[in-house]
Amino acid sequence: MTGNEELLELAVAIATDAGRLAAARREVGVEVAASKSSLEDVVTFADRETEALIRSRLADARPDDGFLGEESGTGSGRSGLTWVVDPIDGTVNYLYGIPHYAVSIAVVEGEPDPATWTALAGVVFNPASGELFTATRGGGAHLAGRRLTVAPPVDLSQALVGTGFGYQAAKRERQAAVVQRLIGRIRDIRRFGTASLDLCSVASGRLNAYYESGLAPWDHAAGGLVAAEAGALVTGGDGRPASSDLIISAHPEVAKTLESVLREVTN
Ligand code: LIP
Repeated sequence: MTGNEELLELAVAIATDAGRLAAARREVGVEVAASKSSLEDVVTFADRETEALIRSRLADARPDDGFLGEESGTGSGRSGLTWVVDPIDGTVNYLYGIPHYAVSIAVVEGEPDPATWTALAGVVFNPASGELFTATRGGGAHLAGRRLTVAPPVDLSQALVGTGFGYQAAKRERQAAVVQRLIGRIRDIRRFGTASLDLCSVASGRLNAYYESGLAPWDHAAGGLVAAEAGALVTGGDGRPASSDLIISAHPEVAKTLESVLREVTN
């Protein structure tokens, strides 16, 4: 087993237990603990409890590694590796009982910054569907033992495109204006509500493309590796890495076309 496969094995074991905890809390009812950047941007007690489980398991297993989590922030390490964690990606889906949310755990080399990090292993686990997407750098992306490959290229007019909206009303209005100008140039839009699973949908051919602006590193760390290892381009546009400004993911040919059309319809 390679070093990355060992890291993945640990991530899968922890993500599975964390997913079970989140699902169990979902069964008994979810309570909002607080709101963050806006009233719509909520954190539930389950988000915090799930992240606490993940963080303590990682600290026990790999005390020298760093940590970056959506709910509990950063912890520095000595090993040069950092775990980037979203305990419940798709929190609003989770709050409403929509069975489309995921535990997302990735381990990266270098600073926990998408502009410079090298993702080594990642897992995206949807406890409601039981689907567990995994990837290691150079080792491919898998779902239930099946190797994933991105959908073959299509003309943009035939592309099913996923996207998302932010937690600030003004931002959502700008994003909606982009969708209004884009929707006549593609097959249709899908707003599933969970960035990590959107990227896994590109990896598994369920979407031809995905783009979003305003994501945090933990929203795309693991899903981005799954998509890339399935053959998708994961980019921030203009050859830059994915960032909070923009992430686009699709077969390289489709990604290039979508990138130029987005540049046209975004002002
Ligand atoms: C969510 C993302 C989603 C985006 C939401 C939010 P969270 O992450 O998965 O794609 O549209 O605005 O960022 O807050 O559920 O971890």
